[in-house]
Amino acid sequence: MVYTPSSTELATFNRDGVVCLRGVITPALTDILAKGIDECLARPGPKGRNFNTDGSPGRFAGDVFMWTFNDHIRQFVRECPLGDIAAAYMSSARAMLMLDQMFVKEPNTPSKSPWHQDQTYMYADGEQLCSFWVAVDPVTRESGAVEWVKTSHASGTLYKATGFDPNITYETDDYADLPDIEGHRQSYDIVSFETQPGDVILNHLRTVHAAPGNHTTRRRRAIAFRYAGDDARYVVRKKGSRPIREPGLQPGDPLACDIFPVVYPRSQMAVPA
Ligand SMILES: O=C(O)CCC(=O)C(=O)O
Repeated sequence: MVYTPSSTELATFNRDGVVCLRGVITPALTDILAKGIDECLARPGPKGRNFNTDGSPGRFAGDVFMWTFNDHIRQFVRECPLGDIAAAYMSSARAMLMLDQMFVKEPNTPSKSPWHQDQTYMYADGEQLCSFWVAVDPVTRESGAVEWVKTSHASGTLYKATGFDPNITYETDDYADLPDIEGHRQSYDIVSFETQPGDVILNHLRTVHAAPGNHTTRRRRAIAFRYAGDDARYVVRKKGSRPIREPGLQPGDPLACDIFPVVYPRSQMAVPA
């Protein structure tokens, strides 16, 4: 499929660094993704963890590279249109899946997701980098809708990475200190989107964002799918997070390989069935 973004949505993405696309994922694929999430919660992968290790209530669970060990997530990755859409928004001939990353906030989980950019945790630098935030439950502000600082991708500034789990630190000293956004919210143009299953939020990997806790009795199960285009180059950050296995790339290499597989064009689909 060749996906063509509407000119309004493309302009919004380029200007703001974030856009909400409605009704992109079919109910059947949403069900497959929900099954995969529940299986990964029950049987986490090697990097699966709870972020709220500080004794706070509820459960804030994360996992990564689930497509490598969970059949439902892998089926979703192969069949969903996100790679096609990513290639179109990135203006790239190809799209590679760089990471799938789960963020589940179970009912009454006040844990916040800190302000951060995705790029400083990620395995590539470049302009053609984007991510989709996909929830399988209806999401409201009260249940933890992600908040985005509009235009924060535009200057190219990279900020030090912040650990979601207070016990994890990153050494990304070469990057700028993140400003105190929470303390000066009125100085920023912050947007959030309430979503239904099927909707996705597309962000540039430099767009700064955070999320409140889930203060409802409903689940908030989400996965972010991070994609890279042809201009992305492999990077090893100082004490940054590492992929689930070493990709066998040198810094500066193009990304496509078995753990950063091509997903678009579909004729080159490298995620195994
Ligand atoms: O869902 C969340 O709470 C955080 C999501 C996020 O930070 C991300 O997608 O990078």
